[in-house]
Amino acid sequence: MVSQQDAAEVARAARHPLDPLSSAEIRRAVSILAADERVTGAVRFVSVSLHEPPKSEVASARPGQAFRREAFVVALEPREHVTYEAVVSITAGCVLSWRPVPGARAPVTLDEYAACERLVRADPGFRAGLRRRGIEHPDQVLVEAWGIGGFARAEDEGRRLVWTLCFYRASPGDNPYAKPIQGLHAVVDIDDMTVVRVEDLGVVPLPPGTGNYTADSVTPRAGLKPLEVRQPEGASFQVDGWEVRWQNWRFRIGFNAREALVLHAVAYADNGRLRPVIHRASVTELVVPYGDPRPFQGWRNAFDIGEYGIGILANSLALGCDCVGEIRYFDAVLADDRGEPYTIRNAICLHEEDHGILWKHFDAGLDHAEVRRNRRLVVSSIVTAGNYEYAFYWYFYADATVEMEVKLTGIVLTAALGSGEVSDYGTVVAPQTLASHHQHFFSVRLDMAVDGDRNSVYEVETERVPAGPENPYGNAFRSRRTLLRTESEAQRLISPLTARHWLVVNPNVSNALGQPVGYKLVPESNVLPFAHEESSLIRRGGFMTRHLWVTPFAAGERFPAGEYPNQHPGGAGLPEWTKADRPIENTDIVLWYTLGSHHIPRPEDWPVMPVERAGFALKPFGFFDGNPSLDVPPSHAHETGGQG
Ligand SMILES: [Cu+2]
Repeated sequence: MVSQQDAAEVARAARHPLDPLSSAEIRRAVSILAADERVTGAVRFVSVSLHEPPKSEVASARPGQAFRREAFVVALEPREHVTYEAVVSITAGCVLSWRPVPGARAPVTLDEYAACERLVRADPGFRAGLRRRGIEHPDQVLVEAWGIGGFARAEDEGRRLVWTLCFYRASPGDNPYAKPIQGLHAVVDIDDMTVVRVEDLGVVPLPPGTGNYTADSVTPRAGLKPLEVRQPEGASFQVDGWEVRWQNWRFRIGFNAREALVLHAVAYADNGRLRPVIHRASVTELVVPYGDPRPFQGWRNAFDIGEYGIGILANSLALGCDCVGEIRYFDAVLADDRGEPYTIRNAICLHEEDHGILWKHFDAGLDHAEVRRNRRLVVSSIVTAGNYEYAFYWYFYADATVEMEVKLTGIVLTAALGSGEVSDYGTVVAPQTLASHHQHFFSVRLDMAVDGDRNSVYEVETERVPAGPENPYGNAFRSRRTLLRTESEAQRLISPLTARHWLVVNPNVSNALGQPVGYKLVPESNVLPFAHEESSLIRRGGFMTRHLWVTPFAAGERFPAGEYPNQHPGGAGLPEWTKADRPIENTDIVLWYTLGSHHIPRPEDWPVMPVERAGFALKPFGFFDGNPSLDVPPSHAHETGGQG
C-alpha cells in the first residue's frame, strides 16, 4: 500500500501539469493499480506515462495552485493474450479506468526482448541450426526480436509474436552485424515466452570480415588539435523544472516511453506578449521498410515507435562526445516490465551552438558592414534501435525559425551472400556482406497553435504566368495560395520544382501589414515508399503515402498508424480518421509531416555509418512585422577568438 511518505514525495514531485512522471509518481500509480482486484499478479507493464491533461487545463494552470496528476498505463496479461489500458489518478489515489483493448497487441518490452534472446539461444532446434553453421557458442549469438507485422500464419491466431534475425560475435568484442547468420529464424510467442517454430532456409557461410570500428581497432589519424567551445559566462538559457527560456523562446520539455522527446507549449515572447506557435510536437512513428524480397528478409519493416517505443531506447548522453559546450541534461524516468521505475541519466541534452552568420550587409558607399551571428538552442535525444542510431534534434533560432532534424547513424543491417554473389536489393559493403536497400519514415506530429488554437492551412506554390499581355517579357511568376478546407484536400505530397510548402495561419490575427500571422512548414529532401499499395506494410503504415496530413485536433488521435500497430491488420490511424473528411479551416488543427530518408547503402557506410541527415523547418511568415532579429547584439572580435 501507499505510505504517507510516498504521498508526500509525490506531492513535491510535479510542478507543472505537463511534467513527465517522476519515479515516485510511477511507483504510486503502479501500487494503486496493483491493489485493484481486476489486475492480476501476472500483468506486465508496457509503459507508465503522464496522462496529459486537456489543453484548457494546461492553459488555466497557475503556479502554486494544485492540479491533478494522472498516469496512462499500457499493460498486458500474457496468459489471456490481452492488452489493457488504464488511467490512474495519482493525486486522488484511485484507478479511473481499466479496460481491455480488443484485438490490440501491445508493443514489445525491453524485458521481453531480452527474454526472447535467452529463450531462442537455449532452443534445441535453433542450436541445431547454429551447429549446421559451425557455431558452437549460442551465447555469442545476438538474437533480435522483430515484430511479425502482417506475416503471422492462420494457426498463429491470438498469439503475440516476434520473429528473429541473428548475428554472430566471433569474439566477445566484435561487431555482430559483420556476421549475419543467414536463413535461421525463430518465431516466438512473447506472451507465453515459447518458441513457436524454427525455420532453416539453408546454410550460407558467415562472411569473413570483422567489421570492427572501435578506437582500439583503428590507428588514429594525426594532426587534429583540440577544438573547444567556451562559454565563459555560462549558457544563455534558463531552466526551471522542465520549462526552458532562451532569448524570446519559451517551451517545456517532455519525455515518454513511446515517443521519447516531446516539446510542449512552444511560444515566442514578442514585446511583452507571449505568442504560442506549437502546442505539442513529437515524432510519433518511425517505420523502416527494407527492399529485399527473399523469405524473412521481406518481413523486415520495423515500426520502431508503435511496435517498441523509442523512449525506452534512449541513450545516456556523454558530455564532450554527444554534445559540447555548456550542457544541461535531463534524466528520463520510465517503468520496467514490473512497473518498477528506472532512470536513463542524461537522456535529453540542452545546449547552444554557434550557427554562422544570421544576417549581414556591407554598405559600399559608407564602407561599413553590419553583421550578426546566429546561434541556436538545441534540444536532443539519441536512441539506439538495434543496429541503428537515430539522433533527434529540435533547433530554435534567433530569427524565430524552428527546425527538426534527425541524424541517422549506426550500423547498416546486413545479410550474408555466397562468395562472388551480388544482389539487386542491396550493396555489397564487405566480402559476402550485403547491406539491404531500405528507407526510414518519420511521422512528426505538430499540434499547431499559431497565435492561438484556431488555425488554417494553405498550400503555397509558385507558378509561371502564361506569356501574354499580363506577362509581356515572359519573366513573371507568382506565389499562389490554396486553402486546404478538409482532411481529404490536405493529403499532400512535396513538389520541390514548384517550391511547394504549407503555411499555417491564424485567420483571426493580423500583423501590422494587415496580413494573417503565419508559420510555414518548409520540406527538405523527402521520398515516398516503394512498397505496393496493397502490401501489408502500406496497409499498416498508410500514413507514409502522403507527406502532409492535416486533422482537426482530437485527443485520442495520437499515432499515425493507430495506437497499437503491432500485428495490426492495417488501415488504422490517419487513413481511418480522415475518412470522415472533417473540416480543418479556422479550427484547432494538427499537422502530420511524413519525413522519408532513402537509403541505398554505400561501401562508405560500413562498418559504421557517417551521419546522414533529414529534417524540415518551420519559419515565421508574417508572424512578425519585419525581421525579428534586428535586436541581436553585434559580436565583438574577442568573443570569436580572433586577433583583434
Ligand atoms: Cu538507413
